Amino acid sequence: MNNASKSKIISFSRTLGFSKIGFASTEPFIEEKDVFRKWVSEGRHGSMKYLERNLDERFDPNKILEGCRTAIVLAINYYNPDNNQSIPTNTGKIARYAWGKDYHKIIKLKLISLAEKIIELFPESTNLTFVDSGSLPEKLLAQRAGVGWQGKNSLIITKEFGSYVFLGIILTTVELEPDEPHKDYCGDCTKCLVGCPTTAIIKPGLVDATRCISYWTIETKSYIEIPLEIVNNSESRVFGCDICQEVCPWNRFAKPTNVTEFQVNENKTELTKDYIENLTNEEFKNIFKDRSLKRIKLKGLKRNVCMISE
Ligand code: B12
Ligand code: SF4
Ligand code: SF4
Repeated sequence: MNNASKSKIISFSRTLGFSKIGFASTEPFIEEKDVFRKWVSEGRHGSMKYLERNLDERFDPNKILEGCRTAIVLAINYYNPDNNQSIPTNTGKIARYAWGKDYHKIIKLKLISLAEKIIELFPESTNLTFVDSGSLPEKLLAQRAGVGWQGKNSLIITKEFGSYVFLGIILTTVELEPDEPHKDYCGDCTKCLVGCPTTAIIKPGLVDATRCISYWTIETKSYIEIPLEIVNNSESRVFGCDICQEVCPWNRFAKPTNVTEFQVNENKTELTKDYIENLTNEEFKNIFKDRSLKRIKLKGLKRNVCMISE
């Protein structure tokens, strides 16, 4: 195995700002594919139709990159110290992952730099990069690579940074020694199951997207009305939801990110109903131009105003 090269990849990932890195084998996930298939067949993915496609590929990395030997899993801390709690209840809350710049582009560039490093070390290798892509089970790979464990809230939790980490993957044809899968440290805790205001966590580790505030505020088209049951329990979340992470004891270990693009001094925008209703397209584009929220457009944000309590 290429231990010296593995160390070089690890060190280089640190210089790029990644918080954790792990290496996993690329065998297919058999049982998990069945769980996923059932989840989709029950309609728990709602309108995220892309999740219905390419099931065989998603759970077998070799069907995505023929001859791939290793999945390199990267986690990057995006945590900013809290101030959501002090936001008045009549002000919309944005999930932490969207406070900084849109992570898709930022992480993609870092993954490409790391892939270039791998090519430098292994000129014959083929490498593919993924971030939040529908094509790989990123959390399953993260657990297998020892980066963290999949908590009952279904998210990857790291011992060092908690769950406020994004995941990125490089599939490579290079064989690198795999790490041990991560142990589960949820124990008897049920804080996220109890804390989810819309009972979206249907069993430990499995979320019904159609009951999840994050799904309704980010993934659904702006002309679709959000069900009253979700609206009434939304706790003023207008874009995404962090409740099942806020209640998680492991997030006591969250540390401020040192990735410049994810750093914010304060969550300054006071998203009151009035403010959002009077926002013009130009102002919206200006405020959210390089942030994930721009994805739902002004129309989506205006639709989500219903989530803000009086
Ligand atoms: C679809 C999706 C969503 C959907 C569905 C969420 C979900 N939990 O499934 C919605 C829109 C609701 C969503 C919300 C959020 N998301 Co999202 N999402 C994804 C995406 C694209 C796919 C996840 C997926 O396949 N879900 C389908 C379900 C069925 O899969 P699953 O949770 O992985 O479940 C598997 C295991 O639980 C296992 N399993 C469960 N029970 C059992 C039992 C047995 C016996 C076995 C064997 C297996 C098993 O099998 C299941 C199927 O494979 C991933 C990126 C990726 N490609 O992985 C990001 C991702 C999971 N999301 C992310 C984030 C940040 C969020 C939010 C925190 C954003 C926010 N603040 O609003 C919320 C969190 C909500 C939550 N508690 O999950 C991050 C999570 C990072 C982390 N630390 O884990 C990811 C990894 C993106 C990234 N690259 O960083 N998301
Ligand atoms: S993100 Fe919010 S709504 Fe979705 S499972 Fe977590 S607490 Fe429940
Ligand atoms: S709140 Fe408790 S059960 Fe839920 S993910 Fe965190 S440790 Fe696990």
